[in-house]
Amino acid sequence: VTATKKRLVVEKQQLPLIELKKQAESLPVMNPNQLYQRFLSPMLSIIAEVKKASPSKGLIAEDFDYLAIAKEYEAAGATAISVLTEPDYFLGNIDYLKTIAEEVPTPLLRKDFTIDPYMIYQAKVAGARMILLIVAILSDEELSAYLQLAHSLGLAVLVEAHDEEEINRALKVGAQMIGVNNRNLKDFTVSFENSKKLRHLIPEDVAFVAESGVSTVADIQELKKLGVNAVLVGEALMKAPDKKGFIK
Ligand code: IGP
Repeated sequence: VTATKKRLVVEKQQLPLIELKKQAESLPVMNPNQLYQRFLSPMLSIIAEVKKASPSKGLIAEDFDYLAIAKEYEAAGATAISVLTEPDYFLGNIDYLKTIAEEVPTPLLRKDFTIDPYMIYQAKVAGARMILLIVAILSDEELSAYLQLAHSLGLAVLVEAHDEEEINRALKVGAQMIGVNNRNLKDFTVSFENSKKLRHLIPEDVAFVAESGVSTVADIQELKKLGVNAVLVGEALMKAPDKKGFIK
């Protein structure tokens, strides 16, 4: 969050909020409900992630052809594509998202530590259809305001929660899509126990996304059995030679 705050100071100097806002508000607004509904369909959805590196795994992709990877995800039938735009820990870039949006019609999720409205307008201008809000780093007021801002711009929101209390906070502000991270962010261990334990807390009209730690097709089947609506897969898909075999 500290790194993100620093980054924002520079970005706001380069393009002031009023200018960015003007750009964002001149774009057509799509109804985020269509996207939410797609995730609630009986079919398991896959959110495929474009990710160059991570704090837990280091460099994931040596030659990182993000556009080619996004096109493969699209061809393989991903419901959405998550693009890491966080530069300091994940070596991401908002320009990756912009480039992919110009060429790939699949809805894009801007994956970043959203801590300021500026980042939501940026996501919209870059061509994202979804943003991520992480409950653990936001107050109730911020969570609610950012969710509403995203919806007013036609962006859907994936709200990430780690435990029962965070899920309740997400539901209270009106989250329609909640992600539970299978990776413990304190020690990076992976377990589907959290998805299993928390699944029942999410009502039927809210999409449940199991995030992280999927390494095999069998893992996807296991999560499907738990009744999740979607699975968010990064590293394993980045490394899979046969992305179609993984997603279908
Ligand atoms: C993907 P994995 O283990 O499949 O590569 O994980 C995704 O869930 C992970 O990148 C992620 C993430 C986040 C990254 C989940 N929540 C929040 C940055 C910020």
